[in-house]
Amino acid sequence: MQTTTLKIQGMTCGGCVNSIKTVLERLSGVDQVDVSLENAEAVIQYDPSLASIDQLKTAISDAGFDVAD
Ligand SMILES: [Cu+2]
Repeated sequence: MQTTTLKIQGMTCGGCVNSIKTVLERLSGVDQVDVSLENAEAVIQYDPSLASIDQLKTAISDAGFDVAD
């Protein structure tokens, strides 16, 4: 299991937080997701043999948010 922190732009409320949590938790290989509106970031625990960083980023941008590098 690996943990990564992604900086996310465009979150404005708890609804945004929930959307991001939902799309990430739907991915196979994602174990735990903590999204912070205050810090504008998501801390994601995932299995790198099942999910890639790119998949995580794509899921977030498909939900309408920007991931900062
Ligand atoms: Cu919102």
